[in-house]
Amino acid sequence: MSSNIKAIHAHEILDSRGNPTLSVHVLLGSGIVGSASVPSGTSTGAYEAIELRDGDKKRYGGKGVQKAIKRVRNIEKKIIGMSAFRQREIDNAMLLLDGTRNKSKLGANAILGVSLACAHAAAKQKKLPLYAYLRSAYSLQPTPYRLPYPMMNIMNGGAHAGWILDIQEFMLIPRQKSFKERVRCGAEIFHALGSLLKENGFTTLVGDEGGYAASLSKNQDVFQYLVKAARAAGYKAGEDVEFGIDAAASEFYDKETKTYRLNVEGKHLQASKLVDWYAELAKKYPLVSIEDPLEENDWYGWTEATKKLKGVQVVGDDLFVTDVERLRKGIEMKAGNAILIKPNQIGTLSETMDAILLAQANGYHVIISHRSGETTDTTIADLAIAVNADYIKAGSLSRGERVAKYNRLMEIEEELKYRL
Ligand code: 2PG
Ligand code: MG
Repeated sequence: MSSNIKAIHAHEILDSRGNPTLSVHVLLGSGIVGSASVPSGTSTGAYEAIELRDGDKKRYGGKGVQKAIKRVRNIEKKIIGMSAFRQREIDNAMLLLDGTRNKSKLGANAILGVSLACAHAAAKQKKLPLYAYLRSAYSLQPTPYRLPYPMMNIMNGGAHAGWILDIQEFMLIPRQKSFKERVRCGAEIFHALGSLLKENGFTTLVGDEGGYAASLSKNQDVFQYLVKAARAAGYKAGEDVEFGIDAAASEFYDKETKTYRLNVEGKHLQASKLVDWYAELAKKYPLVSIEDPLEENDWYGWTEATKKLKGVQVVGDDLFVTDVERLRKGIEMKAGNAILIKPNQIGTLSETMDAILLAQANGYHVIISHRSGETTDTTIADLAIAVNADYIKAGSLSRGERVAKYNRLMEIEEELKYRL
């Protein structure tokens, strides 16, 4: 049949940090080709599916993905001849072939590349944009499409910017009606922030996700800058634009002393004190979303934090790792009230969809997210539209691999408006 998979090919490309990753092409009987490339994180959660890398120090410092490419050949043997329309069956066949809990045999990077490329091929075969195809492939509700609010990381810290700040991401959440106005708001504040930093003698170089990497003397100083930058650009913080952070707290948690090390502040805090600090910030500034406020094993701490940070969106990234099992536990324990969705944390599109649907059924907000190592692949933008995600987190308003996602969403907005 024309929709049947005829061949799969994978090759190495570079991600936004200059590290190898996979680009996968799926050829159908019809001659149609679907392709996708795979992102890669730095502040990875301990419970994420395994990303297979060669470990051969002589090539790319051990980061080559030749082994994963070989695994794609094994996958090809298993799923060749299957209809690309059978996304769940394809994903299940790969899970069976892998047979491990964390996808260590095939590698989540090999599996995800194939999973996404199949969806792209199937969408093309049906002559549908990817977001519309995903709705039909997973029998999602045909509710009107809704554009997500972007969470734009315009100040980078933590592992993404040489630890100049303890908090990994400071994000703008523009609240305008249309997506293109949200992008405009984000970009104008980004540039205003750049001017302010320059005036105050700071560098305007950017970190991994395209946000500024300026070493302010305190984490909370960033909020003052954000408020000022918003004003300078003609927006009111708290009305036109709100703020979010990703603390990525597993990264600065010290297991020995069971404290969180805010080195920029010179503070070592226990979980409850750290949560008090967040609560103070949320009182002082329009900080409405906090991701990974605590480390990934402290379930009880998360429950407490979610209670204490009333009215704040508490987002589980390293805590949930896009895994239905971990999310189910979080729902039971009332740990967090939102989930960050990263397809490569779990490995297949179908499992990603399951996590999204479980979250939505339980009133958890859904944030579709990029990784700090990205490519120009825009699958996550279409995924956000398909599921009517509340938010998309795709980095700053600079660097091609970040703006590619926002640009794709502006394109979809036009497409939906004018039925192009
Ligand atoms: C995060 C992500 C993306 P990384 O922690 O949310 O911003 O970073 O991809 O390095 O895990
Ligand atoms: Mg995170």
